[in-house]
Amino acid sequence: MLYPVLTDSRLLIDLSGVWDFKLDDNGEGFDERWYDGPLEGAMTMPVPASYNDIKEGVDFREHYGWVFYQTTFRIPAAALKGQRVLLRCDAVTHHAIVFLNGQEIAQHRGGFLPFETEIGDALVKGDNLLTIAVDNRIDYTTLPVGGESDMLAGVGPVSGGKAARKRNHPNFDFFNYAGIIRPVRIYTTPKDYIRDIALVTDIPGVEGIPEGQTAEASVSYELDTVGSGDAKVEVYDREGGLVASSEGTKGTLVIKDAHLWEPAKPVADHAHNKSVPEKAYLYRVVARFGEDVYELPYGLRTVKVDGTSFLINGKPFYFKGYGKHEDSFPNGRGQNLALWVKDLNLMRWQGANSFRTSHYPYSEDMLRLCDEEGIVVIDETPGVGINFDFGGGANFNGQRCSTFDPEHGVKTFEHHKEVIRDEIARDRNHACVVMWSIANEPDAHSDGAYEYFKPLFDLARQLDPQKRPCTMISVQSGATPGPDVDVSAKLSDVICLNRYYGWYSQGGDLEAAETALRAELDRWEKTGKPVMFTEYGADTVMGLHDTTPVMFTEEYQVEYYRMYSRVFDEYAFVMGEQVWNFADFATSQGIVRVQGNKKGVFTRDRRPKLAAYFLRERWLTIPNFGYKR
Ligand code: BDP
Repeated sequence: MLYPVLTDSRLLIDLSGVWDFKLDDNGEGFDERWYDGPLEGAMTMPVPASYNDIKEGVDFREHYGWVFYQTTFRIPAAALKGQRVLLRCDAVTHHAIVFLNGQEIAQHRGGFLPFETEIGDALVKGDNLLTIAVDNRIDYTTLPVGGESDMLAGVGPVSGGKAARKRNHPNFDFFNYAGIIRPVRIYTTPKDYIRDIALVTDIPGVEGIPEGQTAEASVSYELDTVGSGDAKVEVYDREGGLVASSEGTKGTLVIKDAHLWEPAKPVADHAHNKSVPEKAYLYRVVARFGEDVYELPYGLRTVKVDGTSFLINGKPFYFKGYGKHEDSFPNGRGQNLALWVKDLNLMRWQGANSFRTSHYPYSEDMLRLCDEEGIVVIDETPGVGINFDFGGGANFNGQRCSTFDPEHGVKTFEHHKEVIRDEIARDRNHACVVMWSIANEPDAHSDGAYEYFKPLFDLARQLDPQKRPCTMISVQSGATPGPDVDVSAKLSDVICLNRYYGWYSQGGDLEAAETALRAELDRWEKTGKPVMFTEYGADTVMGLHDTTPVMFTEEYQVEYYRMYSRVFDEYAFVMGEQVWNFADFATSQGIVRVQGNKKGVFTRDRRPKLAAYFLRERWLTIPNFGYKR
């Protein structure tokens, strides 16, 4: 699905702003047809944002079920003449039903991917009344997965006694923020239009081209068009010069002396503001079809796994960076451009070059920003919580039950296919996206895991025109986690490990943790696959210090990362480190969460803990390419 842009043929109207809002505590909004007229007793609510932290009190934060958002807009009729008019929601968490002037025009399941619908016929002269009903309930059919009881015992809400209110039971460790979290926009296209574009770059002999040098690149393209018209695709460089063009809906564009898209280089001297970090090189691809024009920024790069190396532009890349969240106060998971630009700057200050969109597809605006900044992204689906073993595994009426049990297990398979399809359709042209993560920490050693995941990997591999590597993020489970029990060994192109030796196991004993970590790496070595760490971390409350590094102090976090770093450096097949987490973030309440998860290297308001400096010192000396050879 194309990101909506303003072009010579397309209008774009952003409906962001302050909308009307009402909680539907008793589930009467639909029976009483709240969408037929102005919401009675409405309050104000910003769009985009999660609603949970905007108003005070538990009714908001812990709301369960439906809420209604409403706004009105007028549209200049002349601008719409002969045009298709679409309403596009970038993300509504988790389920949406959309009404325009009292008429239902769309429904969507899943909180992190866009949907759109034509609205031309439903528009009226004067005020148009737009109502979006939003449901935040999660269960065995949704991604992320919600449980029927406290599946995350000890991490999730405190168990025992009778709950005072109906509530969600996230089977994942981030707050279940909800609402219209990304922009809602109206855009137009001509009647004959470009529905989609797929671009694939090839750079012959790229492995021999040193960083920073130009090369001949070819881009094969395919336009998906509707209606009739002549098709043409052009490529412009940064200065606006035309460097390649081709006619037809399918073809190849050859760019001589092409500038490649390259990961951001560390910026060492911030102190004197000497080096304003340069942007990565992006071309402007302009597609024309009849009267329609669509434009997108596009970076030229290749990606491939070769032996135990992850090659970007033919050279072995070392991932340095983070698992993150879209999480801030008071936006919740809502769009926060200033913070995202800040986050990438903090990463560049530290010499980080990458992150994973843990645990759901991030905003398209973030991916466009990463394209510009040269930050490498592992793009994750919302496939999180597919793991009934969490919290001791008692989740089905207090009984143990296998995650993939046909009767009582998760019912997410079809929806999982849907999110893979939609995410790849949305993100496939981004240079920053170098790998797909099919799921985070699923129960990969359980019966049925291979049967569940094999078709999903096949689907992703088939759908991605750029054939990026695919992975699933492996959870530390059982006494001897490793390739013999974990289906990632068979399915993933890169083994991605989330490991907590020294925290959830061997807590406070980094010596024992190191022994266990090394033992596990020795087991993975025999797979011959590249291995990277996508999570490792220790909760750290800023301001807690001790001369002996004990758990929760800033010193312990530093020693924890020092130990892991030492080990990684000794294993040639470890080709990346993404620590958990970039910043402290909100979670459900529970006895192991101190106003949220404190594994951030930065606090929630982006103040550095000691470990931020430790990692900066380390990462500024690790090059993007060729670290392990
Ligand atoms: C991992 C999860 C992540 C959690 C983290 C933790 O992937 O979402 O936040 O552990 O416990 O299991 O901090």
